[in-house]
Amino acid sequence: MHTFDLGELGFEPGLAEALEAHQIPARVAVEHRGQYVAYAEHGELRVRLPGRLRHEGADVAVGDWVAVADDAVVQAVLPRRSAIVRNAAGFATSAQTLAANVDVAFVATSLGPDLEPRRIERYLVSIWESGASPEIVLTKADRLDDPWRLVAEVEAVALGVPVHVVSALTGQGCDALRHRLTAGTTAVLLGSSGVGKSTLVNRWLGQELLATAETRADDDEGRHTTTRRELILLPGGGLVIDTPGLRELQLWDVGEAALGEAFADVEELAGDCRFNDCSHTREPDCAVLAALDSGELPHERLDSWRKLQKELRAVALRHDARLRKEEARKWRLRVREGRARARLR
Ligand SMILES: Nc1nc2c(ncn2[C@@H]2O[C@H](COP(=O)(O)OP(=O)(O)OP(=O)(O)O)[C@@H](O)[C@H]2O)c(=O)[nH]1
Ligand SMILES: [Mg+2]
Ligand SMILES: [Zn+2]
Repeated sequence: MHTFDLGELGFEPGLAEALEAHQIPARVAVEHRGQYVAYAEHGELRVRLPGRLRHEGADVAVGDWVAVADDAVVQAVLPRRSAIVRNAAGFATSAQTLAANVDVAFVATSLGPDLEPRRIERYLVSIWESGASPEIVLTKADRLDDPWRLVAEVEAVALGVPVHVVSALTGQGCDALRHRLTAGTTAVLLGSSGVGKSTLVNRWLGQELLATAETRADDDEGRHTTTRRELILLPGGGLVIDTPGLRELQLWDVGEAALGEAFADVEELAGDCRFNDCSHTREPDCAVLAALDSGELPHERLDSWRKLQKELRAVALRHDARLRKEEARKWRLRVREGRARARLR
């Protein structure tokens, strides 16, 4: 059986303190319909999440380090250094962790119809909140004679974030990006279906390990080929998590600070307004309005900032309401148990 080196899997020695005597660490590598495969020093394990942990709401994601006992039962999820979380698609208030313990999050978007600055902003806000560093990967560079106008458009919304231009077909930019991932460093590829995430990983692997499929001819949309998240060890070191294409990335409990990172230009302008609580709508000496007038700040950028800010507040409110409901439920349970005990006495 294939064995693993914990350091190459991204294990940090500090994590060992969270383990009890009979437990070994394993990194969750595949998650598919509630089943997990994890990598441990002595090999691959099919680990089970016991009902107790599920009941406590344990959220295990690919990239997580778990404490496992002899019987391959997960006993605990070890502390995460980062987690990319979204509001689960289709549910109003349920968090879904897309990847855990990630160093670099690559936002993959193809140079073509998929390129949508507003969507990139949304990804960046989530990633700034996650603890991982965002980087942008513009794929399929071979399809355009001159990708640089589009690259500039992306750079304008991804302030201070590295933007890579690659083609998995010609190999352009692929090695340079690969070398970002030194031994023990974990990256995740996030993006819409069909942008070429799995193709890029295959190129790095030098083999067709992951399934890929052509996009639809009429609109370049992908066919949701990848259906599971998977942590892959690259030859020569480094790890990458391939993920299924995302239809939407709804924000989950993002703090104002992450929004501020993603919109540093707007926040900096806002700092120059005469009033601290300026709403940037009609106040005198509003630096934001002045920048709009001069064309320094595009309208769409300000609209996007406002929209995400509103969304964040709405998520926070819904989340609070859910927590209150849960507290109330627990309290009712305790009261009931108390009564039952009193009757027994
Ligand atoms: N021209 C060109 N085509 C590419 C490139 N990279 C990927 N493709 C093609 O784009 C299509 C989709 O690639 P995938 O790797 O399956 O895309 P994905 O992002 O993994 O999609 P999902 O798994 O559905 O999320 C395939 O037909 C690839 O051959 C590239 O650099 N240039
Ligand atoms: Mg794929
Ligand atoms: Zn203002």
